[in-house]
Amino acid sequence: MSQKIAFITGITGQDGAYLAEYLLKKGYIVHGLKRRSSLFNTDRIDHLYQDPHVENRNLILHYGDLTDSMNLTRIIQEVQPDEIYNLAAMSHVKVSFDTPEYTANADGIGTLRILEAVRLLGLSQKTRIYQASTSELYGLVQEVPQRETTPFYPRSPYAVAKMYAYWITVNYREAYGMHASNGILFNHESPIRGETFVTRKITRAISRIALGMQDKLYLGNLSAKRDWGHAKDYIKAMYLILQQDKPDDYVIATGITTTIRDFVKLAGAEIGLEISFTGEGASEKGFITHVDENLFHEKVGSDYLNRIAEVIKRQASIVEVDPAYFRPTEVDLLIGDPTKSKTVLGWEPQYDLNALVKDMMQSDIKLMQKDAWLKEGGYTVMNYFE
Ligand code: NDP
Ligand code: GDR
Repeated sequence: MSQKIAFITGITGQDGAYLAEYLLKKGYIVHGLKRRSSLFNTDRIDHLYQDPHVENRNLILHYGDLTDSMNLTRIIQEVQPDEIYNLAAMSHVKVSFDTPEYTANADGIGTLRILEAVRLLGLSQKTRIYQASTSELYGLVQEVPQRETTPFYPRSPYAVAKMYAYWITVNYREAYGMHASNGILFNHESPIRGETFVTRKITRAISRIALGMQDKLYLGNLSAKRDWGHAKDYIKAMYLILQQDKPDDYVIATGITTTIRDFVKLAGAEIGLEISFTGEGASEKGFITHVDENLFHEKVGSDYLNRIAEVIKRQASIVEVDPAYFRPTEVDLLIGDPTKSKTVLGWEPQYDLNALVKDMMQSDIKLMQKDAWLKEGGYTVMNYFE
């Protein structure tokens, strides 16, 4: 049997990187779309890179952009993919309030460009399309838990753009009989999650605080609740969706929801730090109230214990609220019902929230130890807390 060909937009992002690795292991030839950037932007897939001078490569990258339909059409024509995973997007909800027009263009019309390219190239019956839809579509709570039939009420330019993408995917499926499906994925995280999403911001900051490289973590709304899973589990659902005989739309979630505040506590607990919160709203603060010295020694090392003891003694807050991170309209509660994906796709996640936090903290402690070491050697390390 000939090798299957996949085209992944957003291959340099969190999900694209895990999906590319997964499909390569399955024997696919993987083509990916990457944006031109003044710096290398392929960190997440560098371990998969193949020298372009070597014959029979199975990972091939193409320059392009979701806002450029000629570029997308040419690549799809050249590649003739069996499967397209449209993962590219301006994916930051807060930033979408700053760049609403661009977000609509890339996240909304970008999806149309892919669908229309497939149609115009006569690939409607060959190429299966996965659209990266999102729990942000549910926005203002209409039903709990949220399932495939729950009405949408988007609350950001990002979510509104993704709502267009969702429906245009459904429309092309119905109008042209295309195998086009939406995965409505709830938040999923990992050690390679973008640093400005809240989970990674927390695991990086708690690691830096433990190593004496940072004093405080500033966050926005601590009471928002999210249904968090591991990206490694969620990319498997994307693959399963495209292996079904019939195209359809699926919620991918864990069914458990947690506040941002509790995620901070879990991240601390992972390395032996008890973090407690007092106060309300913008005045709420988080403190280290206890350290489990054995656990801290095992996970971080004893060198930094004195400093933690001193932070506890001084009763210095390590978490504070900065209203600059509040969103003009917030999504307060997300909790998904994955019944359909479990019964129809046979999808079963391997990671629960504790395993996710453990994976992220282990990785960030290691990374920050490397940074601490570089800093001691006089090198500049990333020091950016957006
Ligand atoms: P990331 O932000 O990590 O990755 C986004 C990818 O899209 C990057 O490769 C980025 O390139 C690329 N990209 C951005 N804009 C463009 C553009 N105009 N043209 C081409 N490529 C572009 O996102 P995730 O991996 O976390 O998410 C993947 C998809 O799933 C996104 O569409 C996101 O909206 C959606 N989603 C994510 C969820 C999550 O919890 N992670 C949940 C539900 C949906 P570059 O590296 O150059 O920036
Ligand atoms: P989200 O993820 O908006 O759900 O979108 P994010 O991690 O950015 O926010 C989750 C919740 O945390 C609150 N929050 C903060 N968020 C950030 N980024 N930074 C902070 O300092 C902070 N403090 C509190 C937010 O207000 C929010 O309630 C992600 C993206 O991956 C989307 O692309 C995807 O579609 C959805 O998940 C499902």
